[in-house]
Amino acid sequence: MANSTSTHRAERVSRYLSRHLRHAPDDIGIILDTAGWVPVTELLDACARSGFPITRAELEHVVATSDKQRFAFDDIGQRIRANQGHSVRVELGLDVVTPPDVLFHGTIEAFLPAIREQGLRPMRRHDVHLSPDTETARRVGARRGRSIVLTVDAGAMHRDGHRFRRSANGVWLTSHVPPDFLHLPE
Ligand code: HQG
Repeated sequence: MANSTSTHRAERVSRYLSRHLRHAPDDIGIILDTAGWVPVTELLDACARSGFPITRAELEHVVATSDKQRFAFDDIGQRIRANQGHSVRVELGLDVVTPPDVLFHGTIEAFLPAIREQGLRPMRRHDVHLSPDTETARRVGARRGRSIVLTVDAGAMHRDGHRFRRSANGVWLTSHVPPDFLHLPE
């Protein structure tokens, strides 16, 4: 399944799933439970009804190969959810954990004045997303233009009482990064 047609198809499936498992379940008539899960059979039926049929095999392929492990099945493979990135209200049940001393955030120049004033805000997601390494942060920023990587004093934030969680795919989540904990270019 590694030719470019199947890669293209897998990306389309991944984008479709991201949209409906994170942001717009209503559009295809599925209901996520409080932790973001939906039964796989309900999801596949809903996709077919909505004119975007996905086979169970395709779903398994996308979950297994998604470059960022965006989705997960539950232990018995009956339900599926997005690992992070929701705008709909879900409680993922992630433990509060101690972050590393520094984390990184990739953004672009145009957002710097607002970030300098307000710090990092979740915007339309639940949490601010932080990366454990500069290369990942650079890629996140590069989705929008020339990437600028900010360093976050996560250790100092933690000592100050800010809470951090880590998603199943290694993204660090926190509700707000005040400007004092950010290193911005001059
Ligand atoms: C910016 C993708 C103005 C922030 C990625 C970012 C990631 C502010 C944008 C994941 C601001 C929000 C998340 C402020 C932050 N004023 N702009 N005060 N605070 N911003 O997409 O971090 O492909 O919600 O810098 O790879 O870019 O979806 O967050 O540019 O892991 O799986 O507001 O999404 O993963 O954008 O990306 P986003 P993000 P997936």
